[in-house]
Amino acid sequence: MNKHLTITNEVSTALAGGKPVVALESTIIAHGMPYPANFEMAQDVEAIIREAGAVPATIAIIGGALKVGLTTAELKKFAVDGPEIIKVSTRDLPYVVAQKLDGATTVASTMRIAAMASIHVFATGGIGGVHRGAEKSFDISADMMEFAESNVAVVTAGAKAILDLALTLETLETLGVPVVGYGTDDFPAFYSRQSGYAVPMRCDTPQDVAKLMKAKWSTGLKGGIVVANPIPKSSEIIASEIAPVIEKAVAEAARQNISGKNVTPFLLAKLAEVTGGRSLKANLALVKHNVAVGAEIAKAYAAARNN
Ligand code: PSU
Ligand code: MN
Repeated sequence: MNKHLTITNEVSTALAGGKPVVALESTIIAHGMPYPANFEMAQDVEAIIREAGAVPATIAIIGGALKVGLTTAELKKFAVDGPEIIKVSTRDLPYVVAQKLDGATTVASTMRIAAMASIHVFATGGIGGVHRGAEKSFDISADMMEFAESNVAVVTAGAKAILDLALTLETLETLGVPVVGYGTDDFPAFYSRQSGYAVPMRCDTPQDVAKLMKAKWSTGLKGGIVVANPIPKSSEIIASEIAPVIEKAVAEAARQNISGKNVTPFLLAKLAEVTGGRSLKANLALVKHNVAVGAEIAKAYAAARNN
């Protein structure tokens, strides 16, 4: 095992016994939502996974250690300190380890740490992708590259339309990443169930996803799988309603010369601010839905692996 990993007893016992484990990220806590909604969310998603009969493993960096499984006090620290905590993508990981700092892990770094710990299912809200105007800015989230690297299936409500969804899907194709519509033929756009872009493949059951995971990795193919799970209909904000808000947020980011790793948190905060409580409510609903599906996929994958 990697010497930088610190795995809680609950998670390591589950892994040793071939029990289902679902990884969770910490950037969504520290940078994705305001306090105290982020703290409630972090606890709720763990409870949902436990109720389903799987084990949650929230991932973060604490004092330079790659932590797999957090205590409630640790979850609370990430929720309260929020944006003061360094947002750690794969690029930032060695610095934060070397300096023994705390860090909130993105989809990319969470995937890497989950894979180190042999956790193959991870549930989150939205993934990073190719930003609008990337042909000039080159702003392509390291999440994309990580999908080519780490053997982890990520349950996500698709990607926010702050990104260029067509270029994001093209990039995932280039990187050899299966994008599975979970019960849908259309790539979901986070707040909205549909983006208008077709997914290249579809699975309707956790068993189907587990079979795909097994097939990908047992053939020797490397890297992740995007499991695109639409937001529940009752919480959806339709695309035509959210589109003008996104346009304004993207324009504001350009005006303020926001760049690098600040772009995504800036856009997320702007959307939350402009839509008021509504986008936060939608965000909470889709995250909970994703972790519930993630737990079922983890159970199906554990069953498929054990026979
Ligand atoms: N998209 C969301 N919510 C989030 C993120 C993205 O809808 O919380 C977070 C995730 O942690 C993701 C990161 O991995 O932002 C991507 O940041 P960047 O674009 O800087 O790579
Ligand atoms: Mn970026």
